[in-house]
Amino acid sequence: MSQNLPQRLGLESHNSGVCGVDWITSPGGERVESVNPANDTAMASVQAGSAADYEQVVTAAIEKFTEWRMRPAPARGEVVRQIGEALREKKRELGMLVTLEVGKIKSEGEGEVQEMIDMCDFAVGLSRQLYGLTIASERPRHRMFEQWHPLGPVGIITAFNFPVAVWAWNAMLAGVCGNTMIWKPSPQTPLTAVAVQHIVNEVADKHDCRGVFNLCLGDVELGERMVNDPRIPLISATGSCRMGRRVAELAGKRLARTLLELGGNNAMIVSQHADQDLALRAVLFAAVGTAGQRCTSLRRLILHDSIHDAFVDKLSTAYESIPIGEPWNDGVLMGPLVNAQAVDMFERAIATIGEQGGEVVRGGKRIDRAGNYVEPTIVKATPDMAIVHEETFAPILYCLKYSQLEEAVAMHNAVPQGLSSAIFSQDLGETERFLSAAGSDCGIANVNIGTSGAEIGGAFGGEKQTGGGRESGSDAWRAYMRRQTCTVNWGGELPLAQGVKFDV
Ligand code: UN1
Repeated sequence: MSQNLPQRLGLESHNSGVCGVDWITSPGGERVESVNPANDTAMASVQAGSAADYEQVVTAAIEKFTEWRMRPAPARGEVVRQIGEALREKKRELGMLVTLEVGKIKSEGEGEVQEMIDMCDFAVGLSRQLYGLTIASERPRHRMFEQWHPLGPVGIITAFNFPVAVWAWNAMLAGVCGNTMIWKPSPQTPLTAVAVQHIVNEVADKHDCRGVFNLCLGDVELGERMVNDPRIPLISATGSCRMGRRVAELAGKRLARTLLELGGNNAMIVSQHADQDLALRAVLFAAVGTAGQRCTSLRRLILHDSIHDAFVDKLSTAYESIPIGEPWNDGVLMGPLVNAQAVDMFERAIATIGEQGGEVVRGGKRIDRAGNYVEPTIVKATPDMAIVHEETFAPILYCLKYSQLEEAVAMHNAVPQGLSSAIFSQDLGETERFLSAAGSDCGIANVNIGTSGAEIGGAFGGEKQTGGGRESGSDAWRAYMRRQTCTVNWGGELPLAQGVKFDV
């Protein structure tokens, strides 16, 4: 790390990873090393929380909730606005920290901080727009309406690949909605979480809102403790389907709410009517960007058989010219995978592809250099291969062939996940077919745009095993509030609904 980066972000060589009203100076959990995946060097360490530390943080969140929920929502929005300002000031440094801890290229690291800032701006506006409906009552001199109230302390579990943006999706909405929260970041990215907490604390100090945004780094056991905790009405979790299933199971046992954003196995259909140059560029960003480690990354490319071979050839040539290297260097477009296990997973997937009859057209190997680098990989596959139906969090792209659009859509939808999807075509009939009820079954469906890189203004999330949750834009805020239907009788009679008579 450059010399003034840790200082600008309030980081030490060893940090606490637990903060309620104050930082807990020596938390009792494990010491977690933050390792740069581009060269496997340890940058700093962060101490995780124990059960007792978690208890302190939850207590802070519960106590603060009673005050925070009664602050006018626009006043809560003002706090979020200032968090956005503070993030603007530290955008470069925090972006660089994301690059150093996750291995994203510089532009994507900064893009992630921009996503946080956008989310702050959105939430500020929302803080004056938490609208309820007015409903026509069937009874005379009655008024019926809906209002939305804060829920309580929200548990936020985030993944390594968007270590700060996904926190902001949740935290900014939860905050303006009047909730306090406890963030359990990925143990893979503890340092970015600590840096964000410092930024938030500075703003919190000016507005008497310590205890609203809390942090508790911890292991799986600590995560389960939070999911099982009856004092936490909502658990928002981002990660693998496996993790989500566990969260849903535990939270379901206590009938708590969950907001799940899980795996994706995203596909793009490129028809014979597509602008192929545009499609090619979109494939490159969606499949190779972030080294294939977005939940929106492109994993399946469904090509019309008349263009299949030529398109795969062009793609293969383009893959060869992708600058791979240290993600902080200008011009680099692909950095490392996040750690050695991710490289193992990649290699295991390549072996399975071979066993199942897939043909690696390009890539397929780990790169022989320090750090966790692999080659971006193109595979000629068939839809019956089991591995094509799984999400491998690595830059592996399966190319599949179709002849009729119906067949392409069926192939597209034939996976358990349902996050993001895309079609490239200039034919209106085709694109509308893809967007119709009989088209893509995903939460996100794009036309002439790749599968990744969604704006925050839309609701983000997916169907089927992706978990059904929606985060960030549109009306995703409703997940963080409880709805109350209110009926007020302002007359002197007591008429009953449905015409029921009950005269004593
Ligand atoms: C994720 O990978 O978990 O749409 C989130 C995108 C980003 C968010 C990805 N805005 O690719």
